Amino acid sequence: LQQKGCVIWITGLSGSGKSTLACALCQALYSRGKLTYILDGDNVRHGLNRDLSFKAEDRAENIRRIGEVAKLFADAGLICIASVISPYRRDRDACRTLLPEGDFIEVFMDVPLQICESRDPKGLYKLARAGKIKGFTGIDDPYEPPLNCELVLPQKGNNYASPCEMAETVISFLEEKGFL
Ligand code: GGZ
Repeated sequence: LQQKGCVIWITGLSGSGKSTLACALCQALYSRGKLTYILDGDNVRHGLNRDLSFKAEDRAENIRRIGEVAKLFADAGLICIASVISPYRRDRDACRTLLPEGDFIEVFMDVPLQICESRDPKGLYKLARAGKIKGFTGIDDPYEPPLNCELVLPQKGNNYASPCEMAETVISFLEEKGFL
């Protein structure tokens, strides 16, 4: 096996396209013969992290565990893709410090709340606005955008980049850094 592992950490609001990008990226890497694994917040919260709520200290623990597991996958030589809101800068930075310099690639899904809310794929924003979900990120809970991340997506032209185009942007970055 000739593969150097790394962690691609996708952060952003609910509905910003994190899981969609993770999926497109996984497919693009698969077609290049690369082993990947996706740790998606929503999925991991049904298993490993089912004991955790959405209050700040539980979000921190959610991110800590996902960071540690991602590190294990990267150690094993996989490209591990974590797609989690991870709203707090300090929690993301703590995950970064688990890995060797350069092996943690933070990707910010820079999509305005208004657009995420208009997508509302699971109707969660509607419930949050109605007060039926308390502490929803972007509505009545904070999101701290990265100050110094490796990539900001979707790059805005007249239109948002498609998931495939965004995946190719990440792939180019990985090539540039010698992971592919
Ligand atoms: C944010 C919530 C909440 C609250 C449920 N705040 O878009 P989704 O629906 O499918 O994915 C979101 C998921 C967030 O889990 P994460 O593990 O990524 O969050 S964090 O990193 O902040 O720990 C969302 C759903 O769970 N969801 N309640 N209150 N998102």
